[in-house]
Amino acid sequence: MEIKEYLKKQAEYINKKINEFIPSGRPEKLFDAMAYSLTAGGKRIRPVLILEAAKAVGKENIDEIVDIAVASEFIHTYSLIHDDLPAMDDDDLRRGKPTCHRVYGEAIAILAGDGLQSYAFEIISKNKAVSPDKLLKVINLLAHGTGIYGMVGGQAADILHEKENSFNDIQFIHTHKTAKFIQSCCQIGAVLADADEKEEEALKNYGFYIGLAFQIWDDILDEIGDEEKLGKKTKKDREKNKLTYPSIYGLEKSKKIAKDYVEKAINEINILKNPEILQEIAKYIISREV
Ligand code: GRG
Repeated sequence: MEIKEYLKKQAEYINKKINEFIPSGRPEKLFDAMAYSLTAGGKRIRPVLILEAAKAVGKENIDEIVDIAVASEFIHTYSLIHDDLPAMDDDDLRRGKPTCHRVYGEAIAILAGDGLQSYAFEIISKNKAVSPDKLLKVINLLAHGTGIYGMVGGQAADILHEKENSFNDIQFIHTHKTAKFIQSCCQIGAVLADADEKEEEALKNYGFYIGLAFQIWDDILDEIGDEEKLGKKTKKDREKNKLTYPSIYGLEKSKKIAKDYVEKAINEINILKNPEILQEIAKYIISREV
């Protein structure tokens, strides 16, 4: 099976599991907003990476850790809702559909994002199959990769550049906004599969390299991608004064840098029991159209 088809199948599995974890309650509008964004599509690459990293180290029983994979998508969804807000990217469309704040209003969209984030950690805390010390490590990795030393820090740096021109370090932005979350997903998979030190380090490095490649490719798609497929018709990053690889290095050099990161990622995980699917995912990242 081709990797694109395989990823589609895995995303369908994740979608089924996400549906099982969608919370309900009052006020209905808040819960509707969370469900709306959770079910609006997406590649589900972060949960897939958690599961594939675990499989690469030899874990077979994936069902017992899928809730943790689902939780990562709750966090990703929160970040997208907040990223689309008028105070941040001010986008009307996400994945081809009206953004959360466009449908539910800004206040509810902010709260839906907040709710998704805290509920993600609630889901993880309820896992019964993984030992408490391992769950603690998972929580630490996820909070670290998505919080002030990861995604939130990177997003702040990105916004400071866009709105004030006061932050000019693209490597910092890419590393923190995108790579650290992806890295933590790969490391979480390692922890959940009882990886030894070397295996965990390899997956950590793999995650970092594909995370950087992923963001560079995202910048490239923003320049040359099909708006219809990408599901957005708003201003390009370049027009928003965002720091992007193509704006600094040009398209060809950016592609070459992304390719080099992918090669590094592939080599890192040669020591694993089953590295093949992760290696295919690395290659897919710099060939994807969405
Ligand atoms: C608001 C704290 C906060 C963070 C926002 C996710 C994010 C950080 C910003 C979105 C803009 C962007 C280009 C971020 C880089 C990471 C990225 C490429 C996100 C999009 O993730 P995909 O491609 O999206 O996995 P899908 O739709 O497939 O889930």
